[in-house]
Amino acid sequence: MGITYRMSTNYTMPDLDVVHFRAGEIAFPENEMLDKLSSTLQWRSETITMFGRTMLQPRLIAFYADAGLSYRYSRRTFTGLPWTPLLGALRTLAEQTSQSPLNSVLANLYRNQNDSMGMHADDEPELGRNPVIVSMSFGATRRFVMKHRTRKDLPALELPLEDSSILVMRGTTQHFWVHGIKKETRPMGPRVNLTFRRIIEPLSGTHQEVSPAEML
Ligand SMILES: O=C(O)CCC(=O)C(=O)O
Repeated sequence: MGITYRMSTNYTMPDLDVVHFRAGEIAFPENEMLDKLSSTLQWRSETITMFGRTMLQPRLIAFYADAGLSYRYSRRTFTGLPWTPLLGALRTLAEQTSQSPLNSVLANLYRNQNDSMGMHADDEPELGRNPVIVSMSFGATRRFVMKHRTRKDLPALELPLEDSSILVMRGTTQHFWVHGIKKETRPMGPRVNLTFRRIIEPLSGTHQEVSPAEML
């Protein structure tokens, strides 16, 4: 498996530590990743409760992890499914890319341009301080928006996460920045995103989408 760092982009903004490996920079273990992941993972439609309203999340999700690990997400607890061979190979690639041990992956399937994810940070207590998140994208290019929580003088970032790209977020990024995936108006095909994480503490927190209204 070859990794080259030739074209990777480091974004230089306060409190932000992200590296974007563009399509072609990383050799994935198999071809046709979108088809394989979208047809083999155990996707489920989940509800989300925000501001007292419960609705279906505008995407499908699946959670895989080492035995016994759970994750609390949008006020629901997910117990990890056992790794599939393909997800296991991608986990190894994610660990090589980030030089960090990872023990779980949250998968999201955006069926078309109407699916989205509200602004949030991956700052659940079970991920510990300064978590490393390795995000792999396959399929349609979607805009990954990042906004600083308090520095309103800083512009929002819009990173186009294209097919077969990897975004690594680390350091203080999750403390200071929130991120999300916008709905699009242009028709778009499906996209699978995998966010590999390391759960290090017993379960106690929640993944909350903090400003969803304009995103859903
Ligand atoms: O789909 C993406 O790129 C974002 C996924 C994400 O933010 C998450 O799983 O927490």
